[in-house]
Order: sequence, then structure tokens, then C-alpha cells
Amino acid sequence: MVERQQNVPVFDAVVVGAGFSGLYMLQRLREAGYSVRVYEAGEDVGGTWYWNRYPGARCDIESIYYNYTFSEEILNEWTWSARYAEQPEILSYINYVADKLDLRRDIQFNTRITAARYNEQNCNWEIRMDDGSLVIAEYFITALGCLSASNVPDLKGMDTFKGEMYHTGRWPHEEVDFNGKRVGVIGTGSSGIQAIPVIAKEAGQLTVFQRTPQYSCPAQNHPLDSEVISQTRENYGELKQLMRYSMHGVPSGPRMRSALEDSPEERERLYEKAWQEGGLFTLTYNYNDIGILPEATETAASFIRTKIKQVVQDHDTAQKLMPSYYYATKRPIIDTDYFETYNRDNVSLVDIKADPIVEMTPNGLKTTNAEYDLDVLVFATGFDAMTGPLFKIDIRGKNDVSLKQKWEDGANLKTYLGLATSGFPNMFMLTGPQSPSVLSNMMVSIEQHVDWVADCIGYLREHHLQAFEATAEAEEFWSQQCAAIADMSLLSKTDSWYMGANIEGKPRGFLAFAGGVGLYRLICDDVSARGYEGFTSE
Ligand code: FAD
Ligand code: N01
Repeated sequence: MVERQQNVPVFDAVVVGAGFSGLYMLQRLREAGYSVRVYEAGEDVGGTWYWNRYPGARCDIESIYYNYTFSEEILNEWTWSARYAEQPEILSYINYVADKLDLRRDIQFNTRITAARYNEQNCNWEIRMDDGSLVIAEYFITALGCLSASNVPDLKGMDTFKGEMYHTGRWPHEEVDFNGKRVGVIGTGSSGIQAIPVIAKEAGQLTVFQRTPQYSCPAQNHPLDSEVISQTRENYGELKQLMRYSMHGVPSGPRMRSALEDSPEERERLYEKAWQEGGLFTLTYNYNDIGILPEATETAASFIRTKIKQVVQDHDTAQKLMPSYYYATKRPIIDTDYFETYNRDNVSLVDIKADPIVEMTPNGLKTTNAEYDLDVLVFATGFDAMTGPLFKIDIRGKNDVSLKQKWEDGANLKTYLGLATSGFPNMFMLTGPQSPSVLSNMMVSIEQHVDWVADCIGYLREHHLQAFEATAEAEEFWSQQCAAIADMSLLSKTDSWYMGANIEGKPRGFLAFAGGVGLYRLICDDVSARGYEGFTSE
């Protein structure tokens, strides 16, 4: 236990992370008059958009909805250039918000939080940084991001490789020169699919190492015209309500019709229209049972497979690119010329399920059947999602129980509303496991969580309540609901990072709340309206 030391700074709240979540949390708490300190491992604000600087990185939610909505002034002052903004523009936006609200003065950069321990006697948290220093706060708020712990496979011989290696989620600030080089990319998720077409244009030779083929639809990105921008601004009040009470945090939603109710010709017509229009949910929103019923889901899946066959000229390559998992059970992907890229002479595809990677050598990569000489290897291998960033901190609640210990077995991952977990009083997890987070436009989920937590802290202060904690019964019920809702769809039938399946040894279990952001908001509001039902305090 830490004695009250004279030099240990004490805050009302400590927030870890200076991405979209941490920044808005800081703003809300500061506005309410609390002392707040944000700690950020990176050297500046931005989170995802600070780290993921790989070529082709951009958002998959339309820019006009992928921004803060809490300030009308900010909404009116910022103008997006394209339907899907690129990483540098999103990072500029975050910097603009940080400057406008003067957020940096309460953020300590280049500081990783390594441990946080609840002090039962004082009802506060002792939070330790990577330089060993300590800070105390009544509320410990994690804004760590769902996708901030990079997953780099531990390949045999990796340290012998003489070339350059990069992970998409830890991309250097300097431009990486692919010009004329022999480049390998491992991974064909959203990051790989965005990066591959851009790298291919520069590289001498690009070899893609694919484990699981993916469904992807064209983004049909384009510059935004001023008419769309002014109409959006005029109607933002209404749009915001639609987003908040929707399924995925965008103003539209699935049509109330089964894919099996339409004729094959009608389905084809609608899918083709969606393909031309582009967008993350455009194809799936034609029907309300894609990702739910296998037969309905297959209609969309086979449409995309046909498209891949039509686009990719080489028969063998097209075959390797055919996905077979249930469509829409991973985050859908939208691309710019992804499948077209395989028609380039300098691009080849290796199916590493059929021909697994054996090891890295000083010169490149060796599979069971071949050797690939490489100058650069890009890992587009994703993240230890949701729980990964939490487990990187040694978080200890009551009785010195660690969060990792508590959740060790997948079946024991228990949260209440994805915001709190029993035994860890006064700790809030923004976009935590078992909240809608990654299944949505995350800006909507982030703002909802931040607002809920800020209001909750206001309530606790007003009522002089301490040691605010989820009950074991409430989290048991919530966790069962999360699993049951996922099981009503095909989500839990696919090996995805939503299920923890991408990380060796990670327990399987669906990691989010799949009931939609609108329903989730209503539940959270109901909990607070009932005096924070499901929580206890002293
Ligand atoms: P993050 O942006 O991940 O920020 C978390 C911060 O916490 C990071 O800066 C990290 O350094 C810091 N941190 C973590 N652990 C510690 C620690 N121990 N100590 C100190 N600091 C720590 N979502 C969408 O809805 N639409 C999109 O279009 C979209 N595009 C994406 C594209 C990419 C490439 C990726 C990877 C994700 C994308 N996402 C998208 C999800 C995206 O993560 C969220 O939209 C959003 O940016 C998350 O914000 P955040 O603040 O919650 O987390
Ligand atoms: O990561 P992923 P990501 N050996 O986990 C493969 C958001 N995002 O960074 O499918 C070989 O999806 C892995 O194979 P498999 C978005 O939410 C959004 O691409 O596990 N291969 C897969 O092909 C997204 O869902 C955007 O069999 C290995 C790939 O690497 C999330 O972030 C852009 C491997 C990883 O795909 C994660 O996306 C980028 C190994 N050991 C990210 N380990 C937008 O467009 C993994 N793979 C907005």
C-alpha cells in the first residue's frame, strides 16, 4: 500500500489515452470543474489516427458522421474533404479539436501507464507510470482504445531478417520508401486491404501472404461537394438523433425485409446498386437478416464472390481470394481497387493456409513450399482487441485481484454494460468489452460512454457516494445477455477478432454488445434513471 506521500499528485480523475475517447472525457470532466490528468503513451493526441499512418489508411464510416457531435461550433467549423477522409486529415481534425479546447495542457505525453491499484481504505486509485512515478485519483478511467495493442506474430527467425519491418498500427512518422523494392504484406483485414493497393503502385514486387480471404466492397470514395456539407450541417440535429438510436451509429438502418423474400433477380439488382453506391453497410442494409440467417447471408456472400471472379483475371488467384465465412460476421470492409490490384504484374498472392509460413530468414520469408526474398515486410496482422490494452496494465481491484486474473478464462469476462466490472470500484472503461464499440460508428459509442460516465461522476459527487461498483449479479446478467444476443446471429460462428480468435491462446467469447447502439443507450439511460441500478456504493 502506498503511504500518502507529499509529492504524489492527486486528481479527481485520471484518464488513460488521448484518442477520441480520452480527449472528450477530459473536456467533459474539466467543464464540470474536476481536476483531471490524461496520460498518453504516444507523443501527441490522436490515438488510432496517431499510430496508424500506413499508406491508404482512412475511415470506413462517412467522414461527416465520423466526428464529434457534442459541439455545434466544431461541427460548423470543420469541413471534410472526402466521403472517407484519409488518416492525415482525421489526425488534423483531432489536433484542431485539441487546440480549440486547449486540451494539451492537461495531458502528459510519452507516458505509459503500467499499473493501477485500488486502495480500499482511501477509495481511490494509485496509478503508476513507466518511469516509476505515481499519481492518485478517485476515478480511474481507461480510454485505451479497442484496437491499440498491435498483434505482431512471433515468427521463427524474425530477428535475423536484414530488411525493414513495420506493423500498420505502429507506422513510422517518416515516409516509408517502397520504390522498386520487394515488399511482403502479411494480413488481409481492413488495414491490409487499404494498404495493399497503395503499396503495389510503388513497390517493385509485392507479395501478399493471406491466411483468410475477405469479403470487401468498393468504398466509392469521392470528394464531398459543398451542397452535401451544407445540407448535413442544416440537418445535423435530426441526423444526430437518428445516429444515436440506430443499430450501428449511422443515420440509416436495415430495411425490414428478409433477403429470402425477394426474387434472385431483385436481390441482384439491389446488391448491384449497393456495389455501385459503395459504403460500409449499404449492401447489408438491403435486408435485416444478413449476418443472422445462413441462407440470407449466403445471398450477399455469393454476390461478392461473383464480383471477385469478374474482377480478378487470373483464375487461381481469384480462387484463393474466395471468402467462405459467414459474410458480415467480421467488420465489413470497403476498399479502393483491392481486388483490381491482383491484376497487376508486380503483385502475387500466397495462400498461407495451404502453404504456411515456416520462418523468416535474413533475406525474407520461407513457406513450406517456397522462399520469398524481401526488402520490406509489412505486418497488417491486426490487434489483440478489446482486452489486450487493458491487460497490458497491471490493474488490481479489491483484495488485490488483477483484472487479468478475474477475466482469465473467456467465460469469466464479465462487465456491467461494458463500462464497469465488479471488484474494481470507481473504474470506468470507455468502449470497454461488452459494449457496442467496435460494432458501430465508434464516435457515437464514444460520446455516449463519455457522457454517461461524466453524468455518473456528477451524481456520485452530488450524493457523496464513494466506492461505486458494479454488482456481481448485474455483471453476470449483462454478460449472459451479451453472449445470448451474439448467439442470435452468426457473429459467434466465425473465427474473428470479435471472438478473440486471432490471438493464439486467447479465450474465445464474443467481446461486444451486438444489440445496437440505440438499444444500448436506452438501457444505460434506464440504469442511471433508476439511481444506477446494478451498482453499489458506500
Ligand atoms: P484510440 O484511438 O485507440 O486511443 C487510445 C490511446 O490510448 C492510444 O493513443 C494509446 O497510445 C493510448 N494508450 C493505450 N494504452 C495506454 C497505456 N497503458 N498508457 C498510456 N496510453 C495508453 N472506427 C470507426 O467507427 N470508424 C472508422 O472508420 C474507423 N477506422 C479505423 C481505422 C483503423 C486503422 C483502426 C485501427 C481503427 C479504426 N476505427 C474506426 C476504430 C477506432 O479505433 C475508433 O474509431 C477510435 O479512433 C478509437 O478512439 P479511442 O480514443 O477510444 O481509442
Ligand atoms: O486487423 P484484422 P486489421 N499469420 O485482425 C492476419 C479496424 N480498422 O488491422 O483473418 C498470418 O482484421 C489475419 O488473418 P485471419 C476495423 O475495425 C478499420 O486489418 O485472422 N496472418 C487477417 O487477415 C478492423 O476490423 C479500418 O486468418 C495473420 C489480418 O492479419 C480492425 O481495425 C482500417 C496472423 C488481420 O486482420 C482490425 O483490422 C483498419 C498470423 N500470425 C482497421 N495474425 C477502416 O477501414 C493475423 N493475421 C476504417
